[in-house]
Amino acid sequence: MEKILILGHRQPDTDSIGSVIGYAAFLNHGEPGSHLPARCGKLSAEASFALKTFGIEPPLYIKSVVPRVADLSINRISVTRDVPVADIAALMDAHDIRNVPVTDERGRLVGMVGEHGLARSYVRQTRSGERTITPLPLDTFARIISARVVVRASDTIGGQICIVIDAPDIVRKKLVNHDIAVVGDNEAVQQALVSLGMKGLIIAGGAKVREGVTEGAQRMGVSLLVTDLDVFDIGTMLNLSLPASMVMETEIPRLSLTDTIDQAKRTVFGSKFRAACVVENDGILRGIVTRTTLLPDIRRKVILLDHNEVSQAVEGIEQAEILEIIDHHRLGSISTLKPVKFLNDPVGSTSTIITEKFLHAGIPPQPPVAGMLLSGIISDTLILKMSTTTDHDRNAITYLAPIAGVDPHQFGIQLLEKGMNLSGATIEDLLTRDTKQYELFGKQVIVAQVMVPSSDFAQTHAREIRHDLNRLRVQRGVDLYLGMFTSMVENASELFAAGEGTLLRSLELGDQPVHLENMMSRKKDLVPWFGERLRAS
Ligand SMILES: [Mn+2]
Repeated sequence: MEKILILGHRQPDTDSIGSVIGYAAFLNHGEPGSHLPARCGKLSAEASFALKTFGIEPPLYIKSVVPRVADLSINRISVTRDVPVADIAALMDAHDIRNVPVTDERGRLVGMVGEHGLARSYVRQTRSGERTITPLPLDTFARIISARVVVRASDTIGGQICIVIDAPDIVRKKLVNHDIAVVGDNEAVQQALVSLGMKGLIIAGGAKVREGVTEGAQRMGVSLLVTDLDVFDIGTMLNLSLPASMVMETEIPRLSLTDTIDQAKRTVFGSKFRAACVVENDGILRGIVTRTTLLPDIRRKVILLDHNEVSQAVEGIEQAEILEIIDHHRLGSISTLKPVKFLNDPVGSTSTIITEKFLHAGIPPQPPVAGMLLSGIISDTLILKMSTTTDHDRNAITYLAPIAGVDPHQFGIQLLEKGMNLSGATIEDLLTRDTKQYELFGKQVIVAQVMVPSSDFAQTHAREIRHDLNRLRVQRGVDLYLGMFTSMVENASELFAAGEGTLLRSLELGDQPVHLENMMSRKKDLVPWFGERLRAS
């Protein structure tokens, strides 16, 4: 069964990680294994600390939800090199397919037999003067010409074959170099052929086999087969005894499981087979993709948490099927093809909303899950100190802390210290770690928020911060790149901004950093305040 991905945004903070783990656990409670918590960015030090503390594996990393070959239901029919053409033709009939991949004994792709290849095998055979059968199991051979094995001299049969219409004495002179003979209802000729000690004798036209011939065949080691087919039909069917390796083509269009559906379409429709084989680096065949395989509209099913803007969502979101969105941010830019469940509640964290789902359902989360939800709330509300904090967040923490078995304040301080993670990081790291991009009054604005213990940090590193902000703004091609250094302890932020000089002056941001009291939340405090300035400038 295809699992539904639960994904946070591209810079997975602790709320994104905690809420996807929490919601997957909640939904899997009803349908075990149906939902997969995932992330589409690098784990923060803070989220890693929370995962380690509560002993939970990080959510699966998903680079993109663009549909790939791996998402297709791939046909796995194939044959090995020695399988005769007759069986391949039967396989094509039974499964209504036009191409059959050919592998070696280890399952590695070596070629493909298509309808064209089959047709050519007839032509090639009819043109050649001498007819030869590649050695193949006697039973397979018998099946191809609808024969009954009367004498089994050997388990395989092969070699030069001829159809005998001459008299017995001519036969003895002519056929010394042949291995297999096809003959009609002529006992004298049959006896002559047996006495030559051929490998095989095929009696055509449903002729009766006399005891003398059977005994002779046993004595001389001649495999004896009897069929109702006439000589002409046998000739036709013999062409179908060729093994796959002799009629297959070896220039095969290939695909990898990680190729996108668009790439697969180009390869399949651009090939003369109208098909391509899926092969990985080990050469092992995974299956075949045909036009029919590509007919259904394949979309990954996703649930988005903690964001509702395309720019923050996983790569390829336009090609996915969004089933549900749960968020606590302002409404953004995602539009969907179908109606979706959408829950947006302006509480302190998405983890709070997920906790309420457990509460309302009367299903307590497992302690590690409770720990991750708790971490999400603590991280987004800075231990309930952010202006975004509501009673919902406070209640959620009261509910979760005893289940998780930690003191929310003590654990919260540890968690947030890890989150600040200032030592060992460059200023550029800090300015790219937690960014959000907005379009405000026609300007593209990136806001980086850095949590710091006190405003000292911003003052001490002001030169470097301004330098890196300018570089990042050019790199990202935006109008403004803001750096917001927020101290929870001082309940204030220091703001830096990079942009065109005239724009900065009209925004009264020439003198930096700008000290902003009570400016704690990027979303609730800074963006409305800054938007107002932009509008007025
Ligand atoms: Mn959040």
